[in-house]
Amino acid sequence: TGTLRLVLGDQLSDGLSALTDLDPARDLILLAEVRDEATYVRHHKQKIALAFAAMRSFAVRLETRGVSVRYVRIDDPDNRHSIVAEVERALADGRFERVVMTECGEWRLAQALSGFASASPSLVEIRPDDRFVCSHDRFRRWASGKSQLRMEFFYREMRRETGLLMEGDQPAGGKWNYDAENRRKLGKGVRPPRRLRTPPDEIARGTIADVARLFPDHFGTLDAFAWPTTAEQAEAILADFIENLLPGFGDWQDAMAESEPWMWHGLISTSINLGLIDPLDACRRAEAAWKAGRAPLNAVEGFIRQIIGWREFVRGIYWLKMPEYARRNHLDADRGLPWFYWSGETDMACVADTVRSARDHAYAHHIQRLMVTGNLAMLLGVHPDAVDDWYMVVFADAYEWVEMPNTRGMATFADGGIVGSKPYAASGAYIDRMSDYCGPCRYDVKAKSGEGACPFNRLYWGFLERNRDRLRDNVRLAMPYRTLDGFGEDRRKALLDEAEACRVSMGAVRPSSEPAE
Ligand code: FAD
Ligand code: DLZ
Ligand code: SF4
Repeated sequence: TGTLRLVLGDQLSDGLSALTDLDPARDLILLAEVRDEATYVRHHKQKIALAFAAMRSFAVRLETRGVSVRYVRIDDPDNRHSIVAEVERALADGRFERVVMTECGEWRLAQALSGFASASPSLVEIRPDDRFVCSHDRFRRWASGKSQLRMEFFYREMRRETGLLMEGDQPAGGKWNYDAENRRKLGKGVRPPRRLRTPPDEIARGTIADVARLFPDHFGTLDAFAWPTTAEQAEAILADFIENLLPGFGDWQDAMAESEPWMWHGLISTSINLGLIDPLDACRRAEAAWKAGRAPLNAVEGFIRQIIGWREFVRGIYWLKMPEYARRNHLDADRGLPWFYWSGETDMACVADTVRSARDHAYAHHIQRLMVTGNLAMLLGVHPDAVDDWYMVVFADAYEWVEMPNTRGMATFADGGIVGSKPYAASGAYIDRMSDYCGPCRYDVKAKSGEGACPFNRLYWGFLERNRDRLRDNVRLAMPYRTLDGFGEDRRKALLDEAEACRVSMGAVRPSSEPAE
């Protein structure tokens, strides 16, 4: 008898470990669109359309290679709407005694699948996901015995192991990290080049119509859908990035500009996470551009660090720390998420632009996620579950293994310092330096308090004061706490009151309390 091979919606890679010993004559591949996956959070419409369209295209690709595919569509009347139930249904006629799959990226579904595997009368084999550079074992070995896990040191090992940007055993150019050269402000009139996007092909158009019909209440719009849904389309986006955007990626990695949702970023996370682009291949291509003199070292190093450094590091942390990680709330944050995170109805120019980008494109670039929506949620003291939910919903590239350590760890310090060494808390001055948002904004980025002052300023000192006991021993916060101490008690009390007034006026109240008028 043949083997049933399960392929999940983010496992759309030709070289997937579950497919390596495929026998096209006898095996069957199962792909299933199910409500459980589409609604365990109320994902952005574009995220569902992207996953389904990419799955449908991958099924066609396999069939063209002569492989049999059992494809369960979301509107199939017999659909049982969970992955496990669909595997069971596929096994019901007894044709297959063996099931093979690649380990799943998210804890939730991984638990369900391993539960199924141990209870099933069939032989179920769950293989490692070798699309990542660092295996779980490798990460555990690296982490073991360390009192602190820091991305930078992990990253150096990944550089050594992949040989990327290495000259013998030394980093190319003499430094491991060129981050200090990646914080250029956007000069007046400087704008990112026009870039390639992917108009939906026929399969994607059909999927978009299905999603509009079946998930009308989910967040976001579908009109501007332009995500690659096949490996070929993703390859074209990667090639355009490397040729036209990568040279500026380093300099303006942290810059933001009104109505410029992409800047010099790669727009490849959706494709990497689905399996349409191989991350190591993307890094090698960037390295080749540097070697050919077509992109500077600070850009190429920065790009490679995001992929073999941050991306692999956060995945390692997630699997090392789950499920406890999902309960972390180091700052005891207890407020609800203000409604404008969904509606975009706020006079804060930086937030409105980021939410607009999320709504229309299911995208915001890194610094918007970190320093605008993430920083604000942390300063407001929004409960990490609510913050996680928002990030999981609004972005097309969101998968819990990468979203959660970025949100709970890097952006809001809810993990208490596992991912980052200090909270990235910042006042409005940071956003003003890195963007053109503040000039036209209704709020005054120079004012520290009062209704017309930039809310980041109103919140910043109160945040530090509120969390004094939890943060004051952090050496990297010694400076601001010294400043705070110098303020004296009355002023500190006033800063707390100011921040509280701002939280209430923005609707960041305890879920049990009355909403602000
Ligand atoms: P680029 O800026 O061009 O970067 C290139 C690639 O590097 C990305 O495609 C991505 O694969 C990788 N990368 C960059 N930064 C990170 C990072 N911090 N962690 C992991 N990989 C990284 N990324 C996701 O893929 N899914 C998420 O759900 C997600 N949630 C995030 C939440 C917060 C609060 C923050 C601060 C970051 C989050 N990121 C997430 C990381 C990063 O913001 C996105 O990967 C990036 O914006 C995707 O756009 P891009 O492809 O244009 O990235
Ligand atoms: C994201 C997603 C969505 C929206 N729908 C499906 C689906 O119907 N079927 C499926 O197999 N996968 C889907 N995915 C991707 C999964 O959520 C993903 O495989 C897990 O969360 C593990 O990372
Ligand atoms: Fe954002 Fe404050 Fe600048 Fe307005 S003034 S754009 S709220 S940082």
